[in-house]
Formats: sequence, structure tokens, C-alpha cells
Amino acid sequence: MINIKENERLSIMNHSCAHLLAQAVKHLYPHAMFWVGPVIEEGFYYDIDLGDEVIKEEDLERLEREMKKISKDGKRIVRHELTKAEALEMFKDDPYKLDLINRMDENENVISVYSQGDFTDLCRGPHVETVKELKYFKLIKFSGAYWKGDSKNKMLQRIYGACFENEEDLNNYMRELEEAKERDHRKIGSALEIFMSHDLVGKGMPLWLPNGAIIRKQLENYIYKKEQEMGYQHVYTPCVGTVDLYKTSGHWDHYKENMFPSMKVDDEEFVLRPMNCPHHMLIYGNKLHSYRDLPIRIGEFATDFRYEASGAVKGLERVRCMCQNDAHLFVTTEQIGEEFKKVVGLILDVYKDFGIKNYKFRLSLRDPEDKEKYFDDDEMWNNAENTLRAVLNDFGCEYYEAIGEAAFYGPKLDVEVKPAVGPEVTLSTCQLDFLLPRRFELSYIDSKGEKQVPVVLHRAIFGTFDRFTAFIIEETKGAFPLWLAPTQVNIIPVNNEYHLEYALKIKEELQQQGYRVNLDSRDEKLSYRMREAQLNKIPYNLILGDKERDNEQISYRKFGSDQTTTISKEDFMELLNKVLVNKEN
Ligand code: TSB
Ligand code: ZN
Repeated sequence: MINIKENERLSIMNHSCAHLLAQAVKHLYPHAMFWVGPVIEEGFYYDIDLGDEVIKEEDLERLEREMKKISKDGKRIVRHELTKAEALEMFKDDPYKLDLINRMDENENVISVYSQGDFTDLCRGPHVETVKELKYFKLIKFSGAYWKGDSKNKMLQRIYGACFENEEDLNNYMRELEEAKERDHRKIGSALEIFMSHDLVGKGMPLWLPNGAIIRKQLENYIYKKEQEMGYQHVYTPCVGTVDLYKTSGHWDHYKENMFPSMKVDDEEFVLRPMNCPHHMLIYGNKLHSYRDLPIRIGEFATDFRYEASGAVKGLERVRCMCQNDAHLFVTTEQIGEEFKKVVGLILDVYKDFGIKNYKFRLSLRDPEDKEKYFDDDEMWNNAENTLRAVLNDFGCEYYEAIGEAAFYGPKLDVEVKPAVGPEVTLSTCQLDFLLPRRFELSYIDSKGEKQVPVVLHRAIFGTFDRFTAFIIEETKGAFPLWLAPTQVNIIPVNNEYHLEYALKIKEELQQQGYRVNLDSRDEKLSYRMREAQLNKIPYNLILGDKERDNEQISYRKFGSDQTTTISKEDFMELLNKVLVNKEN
């Protein structure tokens, strides 16, 4: 999908279209006041104060009609420059614009406003020359948005739109938007009964339904096996800890706004944990360690709770209760490179198995100009950052460096992906940490018999099972590869009277081999049952009639194909096994 913000011409047009929208709003709602109307990747929006009024679907059409009218009228867009004093005078009745003007840099001695017909707005520009140039636009959606994003402030009405140079581009864009909506994991997740939410459980707390639970179990088994092969040791720990635990780790001071409030039980004060690192630090610290034991890799599928803003929670992608595919790797300084390499190798391996191709590696580094912001050990930082770079280069991975984005405690690598709807998110992460082991006074004995502090790598390959599942739903559009599909094979006996027995036999054989099978022996037409299997995106559909029964054969149709293939039962079993093992569709 095109990124409008990155296209200069479209950026200008969309910004002008935001003004056109504001003008139309002013015509229909004379009391309206305007906050900001920026260009975004998907077009533009404008945040508007409509008093007590709330925008509804049909208002978008009315506004669009008004915008078309203004555009036809064809007024020129004219720039005027004012001093700050003049601007303050001009917008003296508009608290929003006054707020903007007052926040402008003192040195900014020219303030510009743009006028088109009866409408003037404070703006840096640039704009198109006349509103006539804005012909191919669409208002897309609306939502509430707190002024300055702060829930203590008034809720404004945000209207989104997009503008293009010609009708074809606009139509293509609208089609892509529609496709993205169809791919949205929230829609597919509900249609395929993967997860649900309920107000009584709470916001950002999805419930995994049986189909979702199968997918999640497959993911768990898959990554557990990989991690076991790599020498990880898996643990179980409680999803709460005392406030003191999180004071020791530093989260209480630095991460509190992302945590649920604490609760008192007898004389202990607990928090729902936002991270598992402190628990794993304690497990490491439970024993004395020699350098010969390192790396020690402690893994857990661990439930965490985070306070995410209610406007930010989204299906399985951004939740308040999540399960991380977490591990903390305890290494010597010399082992950082080797261990980091293993983590990147695992990420690449997993992405290959899932056919994930569109992702970006982001290497977050320290800002060398602002060393005070970071854990104070220059040599450690330099070595670590160079090591991470070298590993990525060795793999030939493309990555970009985000200077100044490292955590206080060390550099990190994130993998970013783009969901069907909304901004990019991080899936996998690997974060170096020089500090946490110190806070927990962890150590190992080196070859000279001296105490040393290990370095910790925090890493999550799937990120969370929640977010990863959301992503896989969108990647596959719900047509999961055989090994992940909740129902793998659907069996349709053509006629229950004659073919049910054979169908039952095949079902049993498949189940004995571990497949998840559904027998659709409902008294419905064959075509109806076939269509439903397609809707449920079941990978293999078997149609069993006379011929199949008499010759011990299977006729099957793969999801998405309208071709039926007939082969011997043995060949079918072999085929299915091959598809399963190779993680194909
Ligand atoms: C990797 N302590 C580390 C851990 O050891 C940690 O918690 N890192 S994290 O904060 O980056 O979270 C790990 C992963 O969880 C992220 O990469 C992201 O994929 C996923 N994640 C974070 N917040 C959410 C959320 N609200 N909903 C779903 N997944 C999330
Ligand atoms: Zn961690």
C-alpha cells in the first residue's frame, strides 16, 4: 500500500484536503473548532471540537458532498504571513489555535495562515494552488481522539480521509483498504472462532477459543522443541511478584506507568508482572555458577500484564494480558557475539518456516552524543554494538540503525512487521542488558577463580503468542498451513447411506496418525458442505463416494482449488505427511 506521507505531491494534496475538510465542517457545524490536521501514511486526519456533537457514518457523506461543492467552486488557496502578535489577535477566540501559536518557537517570527474562500487556517503549508486540484478524495472513517492524546482532556472528533491525483489511484487505494479490512485478524479471528473478547473479562483480555488454542499449542510445541535443541531450560514462574521484586529490578521506578496497580494480600504487596526477567534473575541466582556453565538459557512461556491505553488495545496484536515466548540468556562478555548469532539464526529459521518475508530488522543503538542517558561503561557499549553489527552483517541481513533508541541498559535488535491495519509493530526482540544482573547481584566464577557479572540477553522469538498469532492470521488470511490448521482434514461422505462407513474408517485412520479431522455427515447437499469447508478454510477436503469406497481411494480438494484429485489411500497418507513435515499448505 502506498505511503502517502512519503510522496511529496500526495503529501501536499492530502494536507490541503485536510483544510478542505475543515472548511466543509465549518459550513455544516459553524461552532466547530479545529486542533491539528496532519498527513499520515494512510492520508490525513483532522481533530475537531464539535462541542457535544459526535460524528456519525452518514455525516461523512454529507461532509464529502460539501467538500465536492467547495472544490468545484475552485477558490485559490492564498498564503498570508503574520507576526505572532497578529496571529494571536486573529485567533483570539480559538483556544486551540492560541495553544498552537503560544507553543511556537519565539524565534519563529513569521507565522503563516492559509485562506481559501471563507475559510482560514493556521498552517506552515505548503498547499496546492486552488481547491479545484482536490477532486479525488474520500472520507474513510472517524473516531474519538483526546486532545493532545491525553485522556484527562476533552475528546475531539477525528475524521480520516485520503486524496489522490486521479480516480484510478483513489479506487485502487479504496480497494486495498477493503482488502486490508478483510485480512484484519480481528475479523478473521472472529469468523474462524479463533478468539473472542467479553466486557465482563475486560479490555485487551482476549479469550482463546478451541481453534485458537490449537494454533497456540502448535506454536508452543514448535518453539519449545527448537529451544530445547538449543540448550534452553524451561521454567514455570508465577505471574505476580512483590513490589519489592520490581523495585529491585528497577521496573517500579521506570516502568510503573505500564503496570497494573498493586494489590495487598496479608502483609505482602503484589503486582501483576509486566515482565519475567526478575523471576528468571532469581532462578539464575539460586545456584553458584562457573564460567563453564555459561551460557545458561532460561526460557518460559510466561503470562504478563501491561497497562496499554484503551485506545491502543487491538485484537490479539496489542493486549493487556499476553504470553511471551521469553528467555533470558546469561553469558560472559566474550559470549555475547556467539549467543546473539544463535538468536538471530533462530529468528531467521522461524521466519523461514512461517514464510514471513516482509519484515525489518531495527538495531537500536546508544546516542554517542548523549552518553549520560545510558548505563555507564563505554567499552562495553562499543564492543557490544560492534558485535551486534558484525553478526547481522555476517548473516547478510538488511537492517537499519536507530541511533538513540537503545534502552538505558543496552542495545537491542527488534524485528518490525506491518499489520493489515495500523502502524508497524515489533514481533521478535533481542535486548542486551548490562544492568539487571548487577541489580540482582548475579555472578559466576571465571577461570581465574574470580567473581564476574554475567551479561543478560532478553529475547522473545515470537514476541508474544498473542501478537504472533495475530500476524500469522493476517499473513495467511486464515488459510493456515496444514501443521497449524485447527481442522486439517474435512471428510464429506457423498451419501450417508452408502459412504458413511468408509468415511468413518478414513477418519479413524487419520486420527490415529494424529490429524485433526472433521466428518461432515450432515444431511446437507454436497455442494453446501463443500462451500462451508471453503469458508472455514480447511486445508484438505475429502469427498468419498462409490468409486473411492470400492477402490480404497481418496478424492481430495485442497483449500482454494476447484480441482479434485483421486489417489490411493496410501498415497494420500504419504502426501499429507509430506505436507505436514515440510510445513506446507
Ligand atoms: C524479551 N523483558 C523482555 C523479554 O525478555 C521484554 O519484555 N521485552 S518487550 O517488552 O519488548 O516485550 C517482548 C515482546 O512482547 C515484544 O517484542 C512484542 O512482540 C510483544 N509485546 C509487547 N507488548 C505487547 C502487547 N501489549 N500485546 C502483545 N504483544 C506485546
Ligand atoms: Zn526480559
